[in-house]
Amino acid sequence: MTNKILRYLGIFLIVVIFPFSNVFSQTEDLSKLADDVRNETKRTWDAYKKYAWGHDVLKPISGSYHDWYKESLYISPIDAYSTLQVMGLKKEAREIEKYIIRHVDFDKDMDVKVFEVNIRILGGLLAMYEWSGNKKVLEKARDFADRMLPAFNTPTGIPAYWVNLRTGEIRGDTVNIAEAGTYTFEMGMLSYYTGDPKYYQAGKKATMAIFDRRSDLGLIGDIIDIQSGEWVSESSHICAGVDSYYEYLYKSFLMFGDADLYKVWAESIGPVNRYIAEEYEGRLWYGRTNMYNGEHTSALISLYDAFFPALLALSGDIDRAERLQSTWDYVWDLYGLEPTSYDYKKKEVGHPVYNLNPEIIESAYYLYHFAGDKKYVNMAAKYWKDINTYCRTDIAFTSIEDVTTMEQRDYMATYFIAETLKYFYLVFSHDKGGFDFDDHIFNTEAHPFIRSRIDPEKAARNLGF
Ligand code: DMJ
Repeated sequence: MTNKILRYLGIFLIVVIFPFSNVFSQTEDLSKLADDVRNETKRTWDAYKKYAWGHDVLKPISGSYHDWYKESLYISPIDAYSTLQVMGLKKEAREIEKYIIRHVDFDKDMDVKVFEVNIRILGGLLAMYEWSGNKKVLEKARDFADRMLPAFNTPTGIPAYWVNLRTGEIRGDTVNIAEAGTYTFEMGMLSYYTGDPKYYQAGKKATMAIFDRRSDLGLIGDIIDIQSGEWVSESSHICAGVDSYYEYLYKSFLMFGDADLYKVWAESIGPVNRYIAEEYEGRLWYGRTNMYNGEHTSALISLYDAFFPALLALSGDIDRAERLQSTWDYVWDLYGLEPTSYDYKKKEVGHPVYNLNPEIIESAYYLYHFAGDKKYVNMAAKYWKDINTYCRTDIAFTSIEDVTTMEQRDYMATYFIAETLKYFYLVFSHDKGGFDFDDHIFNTEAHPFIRSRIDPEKAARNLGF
């Protein structure tokens, strides 16, 4: 009898207590975790400088670099700047600022992806201006945005996929909805700073062009023709390819107070929750639905979708946010990192790569702030531990080719410093204060902007609404 009890006690300790003990002991000292993240960020930044300085991306196994296009656009340093500032790595941040002013020229005969450079380069430069107040940085941001703007000269106002930074020529007749409608925030900040509404107006026109093409159910598709405005795909979801369209409806409204954007958000989020969300095996999921008949068509989700608990929490829907974060935490635990895509009905990995993405950590941070429950900082501690176990290299951190084998690939995306490390630092240092969550809005690349600096009347005037 005694043996039996001892055996059960042993099983209980192994199954229930031990897996958490590490995490609990870590969270007892959050500031140690924050220091650890800061030290790892410094190590990663130093590695970028040593092996890839002046280039877009660090390759953290071979100790080399990669450029997105035929010439570098300095994406890693521009993207990293605001994280270095948030962590108090001032010297490193100033070095980037000086380099950008002295050496960076965007007059390049090169086609660039409008969406990607908007959130990383324009967003990063605007954040650099927020921190530094350096007018030369603002001029760089303005110059860059002026080179992007020809992309919006289409019959629908929806930007083309590619724009040439020198000639303004555009290419690509279809875009997904994230690529079509993730501009109001950066363009709004630029209009606010410069007093020229043309930037915000271009971003807003693209957003409204999408909303105006919603179905009778209030849903949108996920790919659109920029010339005709016809839907190329009727698949409605909040997954990769649409995600930040919804994010910017709400965040840009919060930042600037444009009631038109609030109306779009308010009329969109209801249909999303009604037709896209579903309970499956006791969990909340957001899969894919046909925009016209509201029928669920697929249960394939992507790890990018883990941004949605953060957005739900920010918009006040804590209940759904918590349930969805618990779903994502479950997906994380299936492998110890998330696969890029996963089918929750087939219970199958779609695409097995993990590219050091931030979204689940971002949502843990928001929920720790809004719900105040320690379990969210514990989740973040677990994610940090897993990323250190599988992704840390002698040089920095790297992506994973396949989360079922944990085989590494030689690539560190620019958002790893911009977003992933920043959200880890912010969640672990949350209780210490120092960064006022409620006074900041992050763009979709985690560049933070101060809300209280925005004067509502000036916003309406400068953005033209
Ligand atoms: C980032 O570049 C941005 O957050 C974007 O909106 C989608 N996700 C990637 C990182 O996963």
